[in-house]
Amino acid sequence: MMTRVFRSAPLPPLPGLDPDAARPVVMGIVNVSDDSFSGDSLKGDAGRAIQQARAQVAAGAAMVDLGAESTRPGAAPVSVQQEIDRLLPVLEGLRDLGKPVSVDTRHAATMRAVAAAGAAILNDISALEGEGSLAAAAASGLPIVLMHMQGEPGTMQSAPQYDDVVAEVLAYLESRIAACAAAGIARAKIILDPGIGFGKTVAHNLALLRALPRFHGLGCPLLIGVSRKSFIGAIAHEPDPARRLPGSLAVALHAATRGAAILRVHDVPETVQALALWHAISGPESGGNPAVQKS
Ligand code: 7PJ
Repeated sequence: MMTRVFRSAPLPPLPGLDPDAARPVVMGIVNVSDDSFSGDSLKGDAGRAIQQARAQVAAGAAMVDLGAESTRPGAAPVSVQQEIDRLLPVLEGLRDLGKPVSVDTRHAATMRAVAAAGAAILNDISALEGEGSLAAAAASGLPIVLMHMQGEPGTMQSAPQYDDVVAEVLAYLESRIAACAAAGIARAKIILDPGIGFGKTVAHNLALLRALPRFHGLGCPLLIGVSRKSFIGAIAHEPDPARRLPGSLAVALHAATRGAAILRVHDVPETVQALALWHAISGPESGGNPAVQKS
């Protein structure tokens, strides 16, 4: 077998993030939608989200990702104003977090509002394809996560189709890097994500995960989100997402070994522990794994 080097491009400079830190870092998922807490006040939701973000950072998350729009098929639609109203109190409450707060949004107006309120990263599952998003992201000056998705969240899992999923996702991300360049967003600000589970069958997800090293050729750090996703349930015969931690850790370590820079996860302490052991064995001290070499 050919020797492959799994080296990630450097992350953009971010507050509280050691640029020399061994990779990957953990991004804790904080859900600010009220789907699971219907009937609770917004104030209560914001307080819980703030608490959860702080607990994740205390457990070793290098950053958190706030999302207010559920992208699950069948989820109740959220207006842009509702999205902003849910995010802003949480961002305000996290001003002193000391770690970057990313915001998961597809909307230009939300991008502008959260950038003004202290967000440090814009995470867009539609790779800035929304109306006005390229301009809003460029004006923010913030690092951007560009994710690949086939179709729309409501219907994307009905019949995903590719001739060559890896080639198509690579070409799509390259085209979005070019769109960013045209809008004045430098490649050094961009983080890429193949969008595991977003318009992909189990086989498509596995093909992308096997091909992660090829994505380093695009010259940007990689963010990988697999935590509790349905392909893990399908393979492990586990219908309950809350019981998919073992599978999520297995895939997280696979991505770590292939040079992922950021792992987006629900289970922060567990993922941090798994990475600590992986790193102790195969990190720079071992003289070994280029995936965790300092950049
Ligand atoms: C992802 C995301 C992901 C990025 C969600 C879930 C669905 N953003 N937002 N990558 N997933 N960049 O967490 O299962 O994989 S929401």
